Amino acid sequence: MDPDRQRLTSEQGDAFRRDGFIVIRGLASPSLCRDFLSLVHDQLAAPFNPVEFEADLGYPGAPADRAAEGGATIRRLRQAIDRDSLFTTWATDPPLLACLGELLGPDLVLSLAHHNCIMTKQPKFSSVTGWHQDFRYWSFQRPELVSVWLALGPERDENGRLEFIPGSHNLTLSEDRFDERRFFREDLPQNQALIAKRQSFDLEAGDVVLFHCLTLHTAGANRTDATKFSVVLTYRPADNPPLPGSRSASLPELTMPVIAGAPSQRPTRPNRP
Ligand SMILES: O=C(O)CCC(=O)C(=O)O
Repeated sequence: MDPDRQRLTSEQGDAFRRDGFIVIRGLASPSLCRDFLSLVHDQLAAPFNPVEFEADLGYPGAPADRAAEGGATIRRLRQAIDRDSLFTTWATDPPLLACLGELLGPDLVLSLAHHNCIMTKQPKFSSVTGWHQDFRYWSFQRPELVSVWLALGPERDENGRLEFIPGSHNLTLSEDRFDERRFFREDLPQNQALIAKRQSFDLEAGDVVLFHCLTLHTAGANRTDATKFSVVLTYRPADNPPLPGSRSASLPELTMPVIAGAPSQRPTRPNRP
């Protein structure tokens, strides 16, 4: 990031358009991350709804059901924006919005129906999330949304960090390359060739990953004895509304302040067939 302009450099913008993700180091301050961690620890110790349990998803490594050992392991504290004003402080952080404005234009809307959560990876009972595109269950006019993944602590291979397939957001991938839950099939040689291009990187508290809603990504289980916490939000340009009646339209959204200086013209990607 350019510290004087508080927005992405042109190289970072190009990298995002080419790869479908970028890492911005230290975008969130250490004090914000500390405040988040203290809040999240409190809320995990006395959780209130809505939450999502590992057992609900049945991903590899998850407890079989909520009655099984580890069945009460929480995966996501949902509706983060309603949990504390700290989340709105982060969601409207001017440097963050300036970065997003470079990718999505000056008029941004925060979806409250997708992500909007604290993602936890807890020891022993956390699961593997297979390769997928977030857009698989989302319904908007166009696949043009960007998610913001804020690490609140170290994210490593051993505690289930993210991995991405660069350029996958620009590919047209036929339905038969996905399974019935719309995970990218790892048994197909043509998919394996793509998966071989996987990229991952360690994150530290305050680092942010911006990724496109079509970028294939995965994350492993947490094999350490410390919980990993991340805050995840998703933004869209104002002219890409959710489809009426869909789950994406099921909750109100938050309109962000207009971002001065953000490009109003941005490269478009053809809609998927
Ligand atoms: O931390 C993980 O398991 C990955 C989560 C993820 O990719 C998602 O929820 O879309």
